[in-house]
Amino acid sequence: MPSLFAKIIRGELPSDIVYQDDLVTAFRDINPQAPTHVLIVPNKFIRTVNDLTAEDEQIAGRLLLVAKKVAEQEGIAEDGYRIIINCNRHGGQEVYHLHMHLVGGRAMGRMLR
Ligand code: DGP
Repeated sequence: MPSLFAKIIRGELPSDIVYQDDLVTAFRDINPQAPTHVLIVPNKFIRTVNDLTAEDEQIAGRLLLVAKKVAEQEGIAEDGYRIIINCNRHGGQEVYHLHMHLVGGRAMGRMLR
């Protein structure tokens, strides 16, 4: 059973894709928490950060480099932004396909409330 995000990556579900390469896909969050809210997702199915292995080092690095690239594309790089990865229940993860949130376009305030 492919994950929700796997279907988005393959174009089987509609989404607003802002960047895609051989390793990762970035698309706008359906429920944005800030003027820019993009999810950056490995094309390979990896459930959570806990499931990353040494083999995934290139993917893990690419997620961060694509966050930087999308921030520039969105015009928020200079003012700044926040990158978040939620893991499992205490992290508040809802979709079990590893993803990085890139949020910005306004001052994000303190990290934790
Ligand atoms: P997390 O709590 O870290 O697992 O965040 C999951 C995010 O995924 C949440 O911000 C909403 C977003 N999301 C859920 N379903 C969809 C969808 O079908 N399309 C898009 N674009 N985003 C989705």
